[in-house]
Amino acid sequence: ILLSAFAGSAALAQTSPMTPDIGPRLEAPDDNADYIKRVVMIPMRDGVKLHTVIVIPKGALKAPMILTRTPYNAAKRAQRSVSPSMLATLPQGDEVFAGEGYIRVFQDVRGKHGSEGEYVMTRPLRGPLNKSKTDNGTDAWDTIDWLVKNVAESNGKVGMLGSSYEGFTVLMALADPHPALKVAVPMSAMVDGWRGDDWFHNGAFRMPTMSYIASQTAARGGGEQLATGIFDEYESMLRAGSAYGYAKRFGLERLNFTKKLFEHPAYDSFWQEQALDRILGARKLSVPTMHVVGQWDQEDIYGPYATYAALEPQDKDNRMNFLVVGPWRHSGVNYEGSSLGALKFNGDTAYQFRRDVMQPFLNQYLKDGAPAADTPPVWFYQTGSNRWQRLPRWPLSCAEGCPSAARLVYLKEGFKLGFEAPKAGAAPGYDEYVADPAKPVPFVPRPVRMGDANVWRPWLVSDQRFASDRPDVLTYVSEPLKAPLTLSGAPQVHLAASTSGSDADWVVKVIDVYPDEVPSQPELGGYQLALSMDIFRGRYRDSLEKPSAIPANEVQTYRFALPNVNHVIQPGHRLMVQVQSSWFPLYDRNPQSYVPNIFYAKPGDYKKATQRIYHDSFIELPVVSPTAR
Ligand code: PG9
Repeated sequence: ILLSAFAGSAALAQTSPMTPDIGPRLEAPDDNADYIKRVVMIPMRDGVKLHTVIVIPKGALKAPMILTRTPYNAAKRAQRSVSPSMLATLPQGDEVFAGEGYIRVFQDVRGKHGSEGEYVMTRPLRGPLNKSKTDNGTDAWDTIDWLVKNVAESNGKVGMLGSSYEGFTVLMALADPHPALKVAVPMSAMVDGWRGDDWFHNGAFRMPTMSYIASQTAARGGGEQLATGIFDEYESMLRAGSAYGYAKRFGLERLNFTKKLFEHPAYDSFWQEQALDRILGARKLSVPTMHVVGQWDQEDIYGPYATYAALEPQDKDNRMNFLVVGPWRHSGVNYEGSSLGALKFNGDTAYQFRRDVMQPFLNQYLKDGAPAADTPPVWFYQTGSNRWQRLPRWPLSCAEGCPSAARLVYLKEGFKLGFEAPKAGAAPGYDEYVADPAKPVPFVPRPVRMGDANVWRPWLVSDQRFASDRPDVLTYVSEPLKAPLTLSGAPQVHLAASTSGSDADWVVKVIDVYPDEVPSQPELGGYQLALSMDIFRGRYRDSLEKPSAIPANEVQTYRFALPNVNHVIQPGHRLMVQVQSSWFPLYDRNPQSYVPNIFYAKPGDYKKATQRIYHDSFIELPVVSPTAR
């Protein structure tokens, strides 16, 4: 007994103090890591400091830097997993840089996460919309200036890349670029929030914007998820009435950015003056830029093409302005790209791009002594034939000035589609449907879960059969094709339509209908693959800026562009066009009676309307002639 008492007290004498078990922050020894992580606060010209994470491969010397400016938490973006390996630490899309000697930099934008200052959602450039002394252009400039002066391991050359909001910050840096910014790769960039990116499409408001605003602006860090208490968002958004009704239910109408949106339902100077394609198109492009987007980008399908097109006139000899389009969802370029929904592609197309096109392009401008990359002006994955194409330009087919001339396909009697024009002189017939805002057409089958990645990410390629049989959806279809039909460009809608109401939305879808049986992939038998579809708010038919009521029961022409497509419809497949008047709850409902601001529509404003689509309506299809070069 005595002996064991003695042994016990000796053990006690060696024990650490009882408290505290949580001491100073643990800095793990980084001896095993193949990189060094430096976290710095970089001062901007107005004294505000931005939180920046710099990941440097050990032993780096004269290494180029790649910068991403993000509202999505730089610390997290720089840490896919906790690992001593730089490859595992950086995001999946960056794997091609790890082991290639690049220094990778992530920075929180002003006012988010670790950065000081005030946050402004997609802060516009200094000017009428931003009276402060800073914007995302100056912050990028000051950051690059600091990096080249303070990161001793660097060669003084910086590239910027990023997707979506991060793509927007890349474009912002191009407005007045720092001389050390040598190359830019904006991916799925948000460019024009009204015309066709995140907030609206052609004036129809995208309801998921609400939860995005809550998650981004309710707090400096990650905001809250909305607790609706209703599983099906079709139901929760229908019950709330207008977008304002929905915002009010969750207190979102008090958030500053919601107020701005609700004050600017039309394409007024607030939207026009922050549209980055307009801004950059009016400035000199001095940094080689590769615009990247997915053909089925469900968030920013408009901006990347618009910016490429706005800058293209400056790039006659194809040295500065490049376009890459893969068969991807929004930001899909940075993940695995061998399939999207039911579609399967020729290998991991996203990795193929990152390895074979993006990396040599970045190397050329960033690595000392790197060879020139063999970058085509346009690299586009053609779906339907399943292959990458090196193209001299984009688009290949349009109404005028393209290698092929677009062809008009008419919405004909008997729900047929055909290239023959209606007989001249004869009054065109019509088809009609009743659009009831109490029973809007869903954009995916119910229950609708927009926060579910499996629903949201591939929805643009989802089978449209669920909609084609509804009595409030008109479906026109061609005979089975005898020869391949190649579409390479943006279809243009020319809808001759009337409504018994005084406002209306028009949703038009161009669809590839698969044969009844597809032996190699049976679930594609009869599949209605949406190639290109969008919505247009009828009040903007004469002016995007100044809406006007639609005269009841009078035929009006609605002209608008659908998203770009590069696809071969194979023999045996059929071409289909669907027309409907709602796409809920992705887009808010049009009350169908004219009110000054649809955000504030009252329950009594929502009215059924009879819509007529006349048979001289047509789609200008970007058909590539088989003989075109
Ligand atoms: N599409 C998202 C976004 C970009 C810009 C503004 C608002 C949202 C994104 O994925 O970042």
